[in-house]
Amino acid sequence: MQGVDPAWLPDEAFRPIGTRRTLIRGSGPLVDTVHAEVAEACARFGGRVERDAAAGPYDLVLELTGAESGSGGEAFTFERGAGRTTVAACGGPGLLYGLFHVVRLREAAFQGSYGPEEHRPASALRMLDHWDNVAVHPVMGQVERGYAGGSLFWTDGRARGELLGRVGAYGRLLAACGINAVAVNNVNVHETEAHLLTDRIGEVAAIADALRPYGIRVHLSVTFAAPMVLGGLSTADPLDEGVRGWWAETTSRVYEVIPDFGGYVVKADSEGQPGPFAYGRSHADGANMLAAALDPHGGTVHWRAFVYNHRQDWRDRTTDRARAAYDHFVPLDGQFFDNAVLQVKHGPMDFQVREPVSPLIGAMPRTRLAVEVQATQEYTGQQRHVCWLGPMWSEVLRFRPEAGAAVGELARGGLVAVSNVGDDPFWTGHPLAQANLYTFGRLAWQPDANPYRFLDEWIRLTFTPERTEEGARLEAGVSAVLAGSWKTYEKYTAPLGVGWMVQPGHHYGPSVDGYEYSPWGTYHFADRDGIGVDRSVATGTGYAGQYAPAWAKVFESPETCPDELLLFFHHVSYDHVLRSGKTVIQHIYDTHFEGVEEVEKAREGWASLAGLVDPARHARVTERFEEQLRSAREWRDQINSYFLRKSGVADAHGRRIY
Ligand code: GCV
Repeated sequence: MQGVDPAWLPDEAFRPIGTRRTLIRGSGPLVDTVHAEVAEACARFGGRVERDAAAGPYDLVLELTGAESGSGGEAFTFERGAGRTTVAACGGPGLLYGLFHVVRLREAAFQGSYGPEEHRPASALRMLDHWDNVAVHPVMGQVERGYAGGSLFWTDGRARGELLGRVGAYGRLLAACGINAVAVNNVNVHETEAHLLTDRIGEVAAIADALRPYGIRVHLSVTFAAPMVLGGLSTADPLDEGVRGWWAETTSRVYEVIPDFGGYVVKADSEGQPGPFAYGRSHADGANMLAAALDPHGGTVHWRAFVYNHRQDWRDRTTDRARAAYDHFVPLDGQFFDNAVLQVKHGPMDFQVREPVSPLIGAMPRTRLAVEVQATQEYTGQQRHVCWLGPMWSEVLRFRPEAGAAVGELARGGLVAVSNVGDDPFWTGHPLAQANLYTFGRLAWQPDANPYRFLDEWIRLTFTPERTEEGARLEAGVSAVLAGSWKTYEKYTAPLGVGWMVQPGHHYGPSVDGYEYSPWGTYHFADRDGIGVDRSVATGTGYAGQYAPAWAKVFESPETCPDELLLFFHHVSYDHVLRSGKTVIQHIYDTHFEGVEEVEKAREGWASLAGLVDPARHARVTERFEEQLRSAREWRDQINSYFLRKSGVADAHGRRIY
């Protein structure tokens, strides 16, 4: 698409396929997509593709086989022998994922011998939630927490109409990293957006049409108050027969226009959104009402667990926002219908740069959970800073709440990321933020994989470096900029898991006390002696006790708590000695100086790649690095000065603090 970055699907990535002879066997819409992809590559590079031909020498065979695999047709086998590469799948999606597997392998797909290897996604649902508004919101704009321009789906108060071609291109990118579902509007459902469910469902259907060729199903965020707002009823009580009937009928009409509609996403009783509490009903009552309406059509409700009191009194140290999701939902375990998925943020607070894994995950064995991460960089530099989140997500997904399954396996209801995409020509504002989207998709397919492998894949696909010294320099250079960027960001922002020292509202840039005396439940409690939140059972809020015994024990004591989470779990003095051997205050100073130095180094590294990277992309990242460095220095100076002034403890190395 003209003027739009091809991201991880540049033409060049298809050269190995496009120069060869391919046979495609089978029929169906996604097989047509596979055929179109290969045909286009052949037209460009001179190869040949045939459909359902009997024999002949082929380098690549992509075939639909009859056998059902029980994975929604998404699995495929990959094999190479006797000079031929074969992808076999029992469903169109599997064939498409197999094709993209071949694209990822590049020339290697046609060399040596492989397999047969079985590839199947760990989770059946790999979704992006767009916090997109149809009408520009006076405070949150077109995309809430969006840092990549306007919405891909909505503009001027409507679905994009003829511009939906870009949505098709988006679907293609998503399929190429394994994502199969998209929620098209903000979980904060405002008045205009509420109507997408009823009189404006045609616009959602148009988006679904654009994404369907790539196997992507559409979901819709709905307001719990819809029966009142849209249906004219006097109540939205989930146990009221009239309300239940309204949802059943409305949902049937949705499926008339979108037969493969995925289901609803609901934020209820959270940050001002309506919910079942108003009627004295539980969240299981609310979710199950929608699940019942969706069930006859095979749909699912994703019910968010992000429920907490955002009108807290900061003077009251007994209320702990971190406890909220567990306290609300664990008593409901076993009460949710099978097609009601509880969607849990990966940490107990809200996508900070460092949080422990939510104790809810693992504590509800009789409930299908989906785990939600945030690709949009609300608290991690807003796509002005490089911050590759692969290692953070991987830590979460590999965390074992108890002996047994890891989070990636416990997320039986799927893996979800809040999208970082907009109508920006580079899709994600910061071109390197594409790596987050790509890595999320790949991790959602294989949560126990090494995320650095996906980073390498993304770099090779996106930059298509040649097998030369310069190509190797390009690959290594981009990797050096991204690989450690999350830890760098952590260093110059929030130390030791404390979080929230951001500017209130928009959340960009430092403000140590910005949220300290606010109703949001987001405090660090720094005084002249120490800092941190006591969440121990013995003397604090008891949050540490929400974990299974082994972890509860680790988190309970400052002696055993991992350094990076110390201030999340404990209030300690500035001279408390970390497991690293440093005092807390010296750690704060050191990491903030180091963080800025690492940004300086990354910026230079990027500058040295000029000439190897497409000029427009290079320029955009260069411009972002200027801002990242300015901002990192501001973080360093504000945080260090604040804690020097609070503690009165000098930096052991005598560096400049204000
Ligand atoms: C969509 C945070 C964000 C909100 C967001 C909310 C949520 O509080 O700041 O913008 O609302 O999370 O996940 O619902």
